[in-house]
Amino acid sequence: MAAAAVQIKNFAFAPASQTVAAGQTVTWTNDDSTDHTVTADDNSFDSGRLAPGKTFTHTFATAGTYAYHCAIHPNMTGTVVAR
Ligand SMILES: [Cu+2]
Repeated sequence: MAAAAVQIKNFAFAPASQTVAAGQTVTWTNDDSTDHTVTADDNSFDSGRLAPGKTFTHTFATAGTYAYHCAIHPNMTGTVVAR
């Protein structure tokens, strides 16, 4: 199963909606010039502050739709759909 990736750049998550298979791991990479976080709306995962160049991984063991945001910039939102 291929790894799924989300890039953080220009104060946005790309792709904003990432679909994976249940059990798959997603890696976020902060390619921006400032800190961001990857924080689940239900707090089921949280990267903490991610400095530029850092990565965060989370495995989505259970199918579902997982909304997340950046705790520093709440207008930054994304979704992972695991199925
Ligand atoms: Cu941010």
